[in-house]
Amino acid sequence: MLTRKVPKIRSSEITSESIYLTRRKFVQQGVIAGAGLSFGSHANAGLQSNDDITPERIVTSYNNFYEFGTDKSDPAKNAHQLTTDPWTVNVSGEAKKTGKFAFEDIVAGLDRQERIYRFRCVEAWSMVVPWVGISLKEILQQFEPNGNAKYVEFKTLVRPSEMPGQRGIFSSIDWPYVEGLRMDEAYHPLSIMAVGLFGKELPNQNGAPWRLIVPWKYGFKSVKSIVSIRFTKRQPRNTWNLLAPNEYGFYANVNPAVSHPRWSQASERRLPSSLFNPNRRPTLPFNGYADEVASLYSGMNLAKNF
Ligand SMILES: Nc1nc2c(c(=O)[nH]1)N[C@H]1C(S)=C(S)[C@@H](COP(=O)(O)O)O[C@H]1N2
Ligand SMILES: [Mo]
Repeated sequence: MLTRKVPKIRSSEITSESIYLTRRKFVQQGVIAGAGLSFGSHANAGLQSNDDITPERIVTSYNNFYEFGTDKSDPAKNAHQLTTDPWTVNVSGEAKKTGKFAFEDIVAGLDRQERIYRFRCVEAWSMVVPWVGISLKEILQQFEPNGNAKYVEFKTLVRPSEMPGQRGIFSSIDWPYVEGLRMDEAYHPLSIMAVGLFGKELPNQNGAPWRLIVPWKYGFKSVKSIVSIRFTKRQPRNTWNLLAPNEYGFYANVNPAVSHPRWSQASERRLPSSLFNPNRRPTLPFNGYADEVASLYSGMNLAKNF
């Protein structure tokens, strides 16, 4: 339940013991309870018999999180530097309840579910990940968005002191990393905020303490370590579209028929993948979730709205 706004907390006001206890309690109530199988009807939506869960060691060591470096191995190496507790989220824009909220207060009392989803990067690798997630709709409705809220925008933390990829010459992006969804996409039952994976708290390299997961879209939509939620009238900008508008759109629905200039999207490499066992397979429209989500885009030209 969303009960209180928090003033800016200085970390010196909190003893390390209380931080530890808060987070431990969160894990016990949340993720462990989630392991008690409160599966919703969408928990394993669209999974196929050849969708083996990707080994945890790959999910947590082969990452894209440019705030910690551009190599796949950089986030696992560097993300331990990030302090994720306390974590404050700023909510603004077209909603009744706006202001600063403690992450724990936003997610307290909301149902956590294990959701096993395919996850597809625009670079054409893919995984199958058992997320621990919370319905994005339930999270957003707490703020009572008004009739002008047509889109929702999410931003990642900016803290160069703990995020080496945001510093100096290594900084290639105009931080913060920003992404957005149409409200009907955000309210779709498949859309979640992930707070864990493999029944455990979310590792920093995967976007602790919470990150978006929209399984029918390319991975770059799934913004990590979110500190800002803004409800808007107009379509928000998104980081990869700002960097290369001809290559990355706003919608970013997985689509084998629309190629990226450097990566054909016709097929993908399912991890683990090796020279002798490349594990290539055809890309599925909407990443295999067409039955659930195609109706969101009826009448739209998806080659133009890529
Ligand atoms: N803040 C932030 N979020 C991000 C990214 C990033 O660089 N910074 N990379 C995106 C991309 S391109 C992908 S494929 C996924 C990767 O998620 P994973 O490392 O948990 O597999 O995170 C997305 N979210
Ligand atoms: Mo990606």
